[in-house]
Amino acid sequence: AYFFSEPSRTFSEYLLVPGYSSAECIPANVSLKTPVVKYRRGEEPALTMNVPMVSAVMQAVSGEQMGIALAKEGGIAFIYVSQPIEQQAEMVRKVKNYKAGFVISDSNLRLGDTLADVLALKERTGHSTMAVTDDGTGTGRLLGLVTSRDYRVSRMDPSTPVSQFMTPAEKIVSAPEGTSLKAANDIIWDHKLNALPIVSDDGHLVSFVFRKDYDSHKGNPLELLDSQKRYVVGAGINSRDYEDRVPALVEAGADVLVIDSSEGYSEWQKRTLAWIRSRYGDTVKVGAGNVVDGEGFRFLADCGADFVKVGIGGGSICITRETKGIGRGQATAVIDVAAERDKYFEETGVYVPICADGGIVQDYHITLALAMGADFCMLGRYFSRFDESPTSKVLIGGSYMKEYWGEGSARARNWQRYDLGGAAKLSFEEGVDSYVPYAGKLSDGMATTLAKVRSTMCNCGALTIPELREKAKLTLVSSVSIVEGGAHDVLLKDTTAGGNQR
Ligand code: MZP
Repeated sequence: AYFFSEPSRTFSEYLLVPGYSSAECIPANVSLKTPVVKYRRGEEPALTMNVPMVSAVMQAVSGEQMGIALAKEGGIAFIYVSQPIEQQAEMVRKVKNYKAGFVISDSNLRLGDTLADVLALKERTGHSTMAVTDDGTGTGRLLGLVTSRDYRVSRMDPSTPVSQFMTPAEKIVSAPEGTSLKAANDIIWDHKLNALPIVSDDGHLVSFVFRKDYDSHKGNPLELLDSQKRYVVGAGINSRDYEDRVPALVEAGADVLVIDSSEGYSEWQKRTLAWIRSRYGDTVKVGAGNVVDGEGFRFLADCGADFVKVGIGGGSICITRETKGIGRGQATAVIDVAAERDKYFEETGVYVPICADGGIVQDYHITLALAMGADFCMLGRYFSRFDESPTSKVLIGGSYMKEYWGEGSARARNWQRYDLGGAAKLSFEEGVDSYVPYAGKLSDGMATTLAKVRSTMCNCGALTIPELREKAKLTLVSSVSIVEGGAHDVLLKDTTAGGNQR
């Protein structure tokens, strides 16, 4: 047997030691842009993300709502594979057909609606400007706009009809389909608008451009509005039914696939990747995994994986280490695989991104994973807590919880994930069924998480992920200093303040 000389460690055993922060090193200047798929030295990757976070290929995490919500934030959801092919393809289609950044059909008001409806819609969508169309859908004729300036919440009866305070359509500044983002921006600023309606030739409301959409594009004037921006979405596949599943997902518009498996250093993944390459060449992007050492990485990179997922047994719902005794501390796995990824790049000129999958418990674990060499992180528990995960919100002991279960649990029965070529069944459980504390809207949660990541990067003097990797100084911490890191030797007034709020 081979014995690794060092114990394998996990994220909580490490901390970052700050480096010099210059005056430019402010969170607003941090770019979290990261490659998703492999590229050759000197070339640009075919797919990048603006934030280094993807959602797990899990029933309890990644459905179409997660796909839309996470893409809006600049990440990618991987729609779960443990469902019938057509159902999964339909979820992909729904994300691809969603009108990015725009008011969609169920986000409009009808003339008969009341102030109470306006407030409910505002609460649901977060929009301060809402359309009133003749049929209440995005394709209906635009009759007017309701902006938060139009009504005085405190002085109005909630049953007031919207017609009493909306701005009629003829007074609304709008732009035709095909308007460039640059032109839209000029109109928005000239007229001091928060939202610019885009109207088709026959007078139908097509979409909105919000000032914040424009801001988030950082003024790229080339982005066009009718070539409607489509969200990026991923989807899981397995090494059993790929000959049927891959074509369906590609046809549905999936931008990137990943082989969903608890253990990826196998002939099954080699065969799956070979089939995809023989049928599609490099046009279909597909990640593989999971592995926990350099050897596994190199195998999958040589087999043609576009990215490699790292992590066995570290997932919050995972009992693989207990049931089978396989796995490796997630920090050590990431460090080892990242070193091999860099070596592979030196040797071949091909950079194969790696994804740290599972075991992210604290927000700072993301920053640690990036500092250790991960290009992005896959999270299950984290995303399952938000409104946009497909699971039920339940009240337990006075607190709201969301359900979260593993793909290897008796509930999901995703036997293909654990398949070693035997019978088509889950022989024993490798995951649990659980609750996680409900955490509200994904966009709010991610804003906080990413603010922390950016802030830590500034403390390390880094404005980009590669710079963080280069400059990061990591230290192991003793079990005693871990205790020192939390609130200690004080009596907390509010017990929730020091608790696990993630
Ligand atoms: P976490 O973010 O909840 O800690 O971990 C999510 C990851 O756990 C998933 O991306 C997947 O790799 C892994 N997973 C999913 N189901 C199981 C299981 O049932 C599992 N054992 O380990």
